[in-house]
Amino acid sequence: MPQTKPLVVVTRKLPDAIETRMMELFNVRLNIDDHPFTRDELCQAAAEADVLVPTVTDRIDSGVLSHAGEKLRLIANFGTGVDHIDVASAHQRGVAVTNTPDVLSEDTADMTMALILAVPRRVAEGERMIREGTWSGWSPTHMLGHRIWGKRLGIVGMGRIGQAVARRARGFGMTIHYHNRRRLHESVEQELEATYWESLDQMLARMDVISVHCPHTPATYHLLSARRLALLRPHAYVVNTARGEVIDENALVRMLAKNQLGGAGLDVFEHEPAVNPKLIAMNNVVLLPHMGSATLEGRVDMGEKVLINIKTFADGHKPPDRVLPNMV
Ligand code: 8YV
Repeated sequence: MPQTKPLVVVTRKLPDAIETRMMELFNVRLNIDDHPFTRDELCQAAAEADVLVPTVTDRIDSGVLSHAGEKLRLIANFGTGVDHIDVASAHQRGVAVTNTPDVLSEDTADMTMALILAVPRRVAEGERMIREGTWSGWSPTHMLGHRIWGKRLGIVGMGRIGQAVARRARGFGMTIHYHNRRRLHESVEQELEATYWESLDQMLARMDVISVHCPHTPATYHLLSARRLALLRPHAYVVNTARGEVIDENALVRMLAKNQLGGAGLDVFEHEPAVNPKLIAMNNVVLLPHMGSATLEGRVDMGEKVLINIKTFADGHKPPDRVLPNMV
């Protein structure tokens, strides 16, 4: 790091309070109009910056990193997921990577719960009916959905967000089941009254709702493959607020179209911002534009984490939220 203030290039518009503090601390290049960076702009940023602050919309692959100048020392990601960054390649070049864990877990869990409720209870469909002016009045059999209370929730990936979802879902009377690379400590399992399934396949075959909370890594790409989706019960609902790539989206769409599933609540997609038009035409799905962590409070907290990571690194210390190649 230079003795003078490091040049920090931020690829997207961040909350005002964060940009102001960043300008006080560092030599900053902001993205005032918030346009998504082109590949050329990313390459140029990598060539010029000491610190790059990207988001999920920037693909920092080995090609972009090959443009990194002598100066680039840190990629301080604004976000928890780092699947858009080639972390191994960055490390080979001596570029450290940090992220912003913890601060968005509760917001993402809230949005997950909103989807777990919205799909079986047909919330979005009912709202559309009112706006379209097609509601002709109450009837005993109108807009019947399905009860949440007493249903089995299967959580795929029981990290911070998965556990935050489990706590909420308990309050809604769901029983908690989970599959994770590692089994949780007994005390956490007891607190959440969570049942561990070593076999993902066996869990999938027995749940009413499946909610995805694992990161997207080479090991979890299409974890919910066509074969695994076919194990789900025909009334099951699939909720995803993690990453689109964890589910084989085409297989999911095929099953939804054939009514082989109860429905889906999706906040993330395999080819964002593109959304499969077949999904848009379906009534038994609720679709959100990757807004699981989109609260003002959360974005400010994320920004503060970015600031702390850069400042500690610039001061010659290990930043608190380092991401190492063996973690992805
Ligand atoms: C963020 C997310 O909005 O942090 C993450 O991994 O998926 C989102 O909640 C986004 O990544 C910010 O870059």
